Formats: sequence, structure tokens, C-alpha cells
Amino acid sequence: MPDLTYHTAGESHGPALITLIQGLPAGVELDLDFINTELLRRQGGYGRGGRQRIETDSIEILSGVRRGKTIGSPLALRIANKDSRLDDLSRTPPVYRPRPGHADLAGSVKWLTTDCRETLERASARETAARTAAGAIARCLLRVFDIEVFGFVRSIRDAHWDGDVPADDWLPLRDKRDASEVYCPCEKTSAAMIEHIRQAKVDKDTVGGLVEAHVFHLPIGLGSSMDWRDKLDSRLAGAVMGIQAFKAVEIGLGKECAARPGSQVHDPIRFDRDLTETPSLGFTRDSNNAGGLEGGMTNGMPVVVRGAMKPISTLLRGLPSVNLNTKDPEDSQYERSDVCAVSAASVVMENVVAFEIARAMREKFAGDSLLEMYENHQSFLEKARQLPLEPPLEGKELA
Ligand code: EPS
Repeated sequence: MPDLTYHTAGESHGPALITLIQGLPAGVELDLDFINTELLRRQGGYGRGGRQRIETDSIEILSGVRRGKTIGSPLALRIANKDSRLDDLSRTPPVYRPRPGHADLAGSVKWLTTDCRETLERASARETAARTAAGAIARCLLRVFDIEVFGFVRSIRDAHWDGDVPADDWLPLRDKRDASEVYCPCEKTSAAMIEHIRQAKVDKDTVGGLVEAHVFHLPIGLGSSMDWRDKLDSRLAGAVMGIQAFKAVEIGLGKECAARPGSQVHDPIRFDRDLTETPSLGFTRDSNNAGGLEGGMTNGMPVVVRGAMKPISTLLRGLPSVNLNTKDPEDSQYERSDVCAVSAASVVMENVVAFEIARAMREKFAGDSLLEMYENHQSFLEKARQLPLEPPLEGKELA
């Protein structure tokens, strides 16, 4: 079974971020403009700090690609850090006063140091550029199967957009999102979100929010119910919780399920013969409370994942803390940071979700080349459309 995986390396102020992807089939055409546009979007969003004015993130491919297409070998890429100064003690001094909410305290104790910088350089959300690149590359593969991912900001503090994302008409929402400084598809809610961020800046505070990703045109049966490790919802949750500063993940209706009776949670199943040629094979639902996943497998409805990002833990005004060398009470140290990075997080989530979907597609359809994978996909859909493949066994003599 080909396992599509990736690793990242790199510190926030080291020379570069590195992504290593393994398990891509040969023949995937990389759309560099698309990948770099995702990196640019990740750098944006109202409320970002000074770092983004220094960097212009773009990928340099080091291996795995020939003439613009993957060749089946490990794909390595590099994103340069223009603000590279990790060893310059005057510009990148030690940090002795840990920030509540950041990795500083736990990491310093874990790695037996009082200099939080040893931890924070890697814990920094700068690393999400490397993950965004991995996801954007995975999307070049997903595109061949018409699978698309749409991520946006659902809320910042109490400014919440409660609009729907219709599976058959979501593209206008993407345009609206792209016109919003905070990546929310509603102008009015965007204005309220911006006001929260502006006020937080005045108060030397920070704000968090909810981000959401929808995945369209998925075949039924990605993931598996056979082992908890293979459940796609479990893997998506892990990928999303792995994003810096995320504190909760929901699929579909999420925690709201717990407050409703079954009749108001589970999505009634229907069949529409006119839709048999679509990836849902004709199965439709009145609602999508399950968020496209039942038993850890895709069910033909869009996959809907929501993540909660806490406010950035670097506050300009500091928070009560302790000097790790003296153990005396002192406020936490300020490191250049963002007032709000929820918009950026929506891009990161969109892309890490895409990577997990691509991974599940590789598992189900395998193939060393894209052509083989594509044919496996087509042949599966064809067989699934023909169900039942054998006459039912009921009433038959089993000789
Ligand atoms: C980030 C780069 C960082 C931070 C931010 C995200 O750059 P610097 O530390 O040089 O200002 O702005 O990091 C964090 C939010 C964090 O928690 O460390 C980026 O490129 O996204």
C-alpha cells in the first residue's frame, strides 16, 4: 500500500524550511503558481505581524520532479527564510521568560535548558509554510480527480458567519473569501472580525477564532472502519490538531451532536437516479451533519472539518510568568508576532486537510503512476455503480 507522507524541517529564523514528501505517483503536474499563491495567502490576513513584510515565501524544488511532473521519487522542497539569524545572539537573544500558552515552558524543561528559544524556533507557526506547501502539492494530485478543497474563516471571537456552503454553488463564496481581508466569505462579518483584531491591537492583546474546510467531489469509501488508525476522521483530526495553536477539531455538526436526539443528527439517505454518474453514485442526503464521514469513511457528501485556534500566546503587554533562571515573577517576554493569525490558519487547515485526503486516495487507488491510479479510481466507480455485482445470497442454496 503506498503511503503518502511528508515531513518538515526548519526553524523560524534558520536558513530555510524544508518539506519532504514521499509516496506521490509519477506523472503529477505541479502547478507552481497555485502552490506559491497558497503560500502567499498563508502570509496574509488582517492582523499579521512584521515578519510577513520581510518574507516572500515560494518553493524551490530540490528533487522528485522532472520537467514539471513528479517522477515517483521523494519530493524535497525548500522555502527560504529571508529573516535568517538564528546564530546571531544580538538579534536573536535567549528567551528566559516563557509565554503562557506557548511551547516555551514545557519545551525548556523537556530539553533541559532555560533558553526558551531552543524550543520556540521550531514550535513557531512559521513551520506551517512547509505544511501548506505539502498540502498544495497534494492538491495538484487531487485536482486530477476533480476533488477541491475550500477553507475559510468562520469566526473571530464572537464575530461569526452562520451562512451555508452549498456543495453545488460554493465558487462564489471563494471569490467573496478572496475579497475579504480576513478570508471570511461575508463582508459584514469580515468587518466585525477586523474590528475585533483592531481593538486587540490597541489593547496589546490577541484573538483567535474558528476555521473551516469543505472538501468536494469525494468518492465514497475513503478511509476505513476496520482499524481506528485508518479512520479518516481520526486522521483529519490529528492533522488539524497538529497545526500550531489549535485547541479543538469538529467534523460536521461536531459537539452539537451531543445535545440532539438521533432523529435530528443522522442524515436521511435517498437515491437520485440522475446523479449516478457523480462521485456520490446517486446517494443523496437531506443534511450533512455527519460532515461527509460515517464509520471513518467518506459517504459521498462533502467532508466538513472545523478547527478552533486559540489567540496567539505572544502578547505585546506580556502575561504573568517566571524568569526560568531566577524563578522570580516577571512578565512573559515579547517576541515579534501576530495579533491574529486565524486567516493564515484557514489556509494551513485547508492544505493539511487536502494532504490527508490525498493520502486516503493513494491508499484506496494506489498505482505507481498517476495513470494507473486514475484507472483504478475509474474502475472502482464503475463497479460501485453496478452494485449489486452478484445476485443476492438470500434464499440461495450454498452448496
Ligand atoms: C510566522 C512567523 C513568525 C511569527 C508567527 C508566524 O515570525 P517571527 O517570529 O519571526 O515574527 O510571526 O509565529 C507564531 C504565531 C508563533 O506562534 O510562533 C509565520 O510565518 O506564519
